[in-house]
Amino acid sequence: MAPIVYQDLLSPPVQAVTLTVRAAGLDSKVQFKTVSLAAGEHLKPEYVKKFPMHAVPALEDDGFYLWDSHAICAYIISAYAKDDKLYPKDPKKKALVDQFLHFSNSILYIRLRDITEPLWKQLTNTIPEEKKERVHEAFKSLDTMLEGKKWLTGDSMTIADICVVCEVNAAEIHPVMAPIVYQDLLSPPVQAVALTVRAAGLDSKVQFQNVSLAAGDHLKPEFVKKFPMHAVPALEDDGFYLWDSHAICAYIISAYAKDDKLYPKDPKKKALVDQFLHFSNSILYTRLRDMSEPMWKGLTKTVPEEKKEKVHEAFKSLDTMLEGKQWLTGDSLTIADICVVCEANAAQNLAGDFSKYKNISAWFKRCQTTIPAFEEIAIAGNNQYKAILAKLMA
Ligand SMILES: N[C@@H](CCC(=O)N[C@@H](CS)C(=O)NCC(=O)O)C(=O)O
Repeated sequence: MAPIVYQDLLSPPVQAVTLTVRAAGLDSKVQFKTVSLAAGEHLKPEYVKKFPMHAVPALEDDGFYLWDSHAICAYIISAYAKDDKLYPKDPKKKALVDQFLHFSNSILYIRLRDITEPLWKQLTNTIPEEKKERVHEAFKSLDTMLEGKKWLTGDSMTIADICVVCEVNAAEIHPVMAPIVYQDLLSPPVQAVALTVRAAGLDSKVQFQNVSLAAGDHLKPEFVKKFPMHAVPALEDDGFYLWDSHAICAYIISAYAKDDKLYPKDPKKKALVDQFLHFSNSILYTRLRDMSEPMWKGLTKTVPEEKKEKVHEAFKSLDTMLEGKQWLTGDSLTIADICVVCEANAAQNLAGDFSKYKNISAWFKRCQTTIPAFEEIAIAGNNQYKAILAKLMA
């Protein structure tokens, strides 16, 4: 019987055994049998009976059983390889290899498992910084050990390099950057994005970075290079850039939310939300900007009556659209409500309030009590906006 290696190639120690077999030219002498970890095959009673550690790799060689990759690599070379290059017999050389096999196992493998096991068990979906640091401490020691050397234990490759490199490769943590929202909370579209993130329970998944409009941060070349519209909110997600709040809210829900409640996938429901996102942008936002931009530019301190009237025309339409409805597009809150409520709230600052529109007033209260962090984000943000407007109008 040829020796059998039980394997699942996603496992770094399995990779080490497979590479060892190949490096020793023993492919034709060793059989590989797959034991799927994801399918739980390593937990089946017939497997656990042979290998109580219920892990891969494991080796069976004519009634002889091994269940540690480092021992398996050493055994394969000692028992089957044509020479001892990969695992020298000389006591000093062998001791150096053994030392690195222990480093691979007790340091690298254990620190990696400390990260992966809670993830496999779905106890968490994040990696604590201190666990990453422990891996980097080991990398630092390894880097020092490699100073002036081609291979870990001398001039030629051994199973020490094979085992260690598989663990290092697996432990190398490729940081997945959280999406970044550039923000200045006084901006109504920024408030909408911040409320969307909060309503979707994505606070821990999205980073916010301040871009002060008053300080002109949005006009800095590095910001304009990424976002030529030089406006907030703006989103950066691993090289992907968006610069319109409505598109950002829709993207955040589609890409990250646990369900589609806030931005439904159903074509008709989605179309209704989209319609209100356009209303928010092309009607409310532009009419608000039409009032505020000349002030920001220091061209005026007052708002012409006809501009206020245009806002009230939009309020009137909105009030009619809300007749008999709890939310803009149906029975539940969506990003349509979130975007529209932020623009409508801000438009009051310059056009006069919407208290006379009973449907808007009732819906606004509903938003206030239903949308998480509404006070903290929309009301506090709008207070900042009002303070700036007061200065501009003084
Ligand atoms: N339609 C865009 C408007 C974004 C926008 O114009 N934001 C304003 C603040 S409310 C801004 O950053 N203005 C700076 C500029 O245009 O230079 C959206 O909804 O995101």
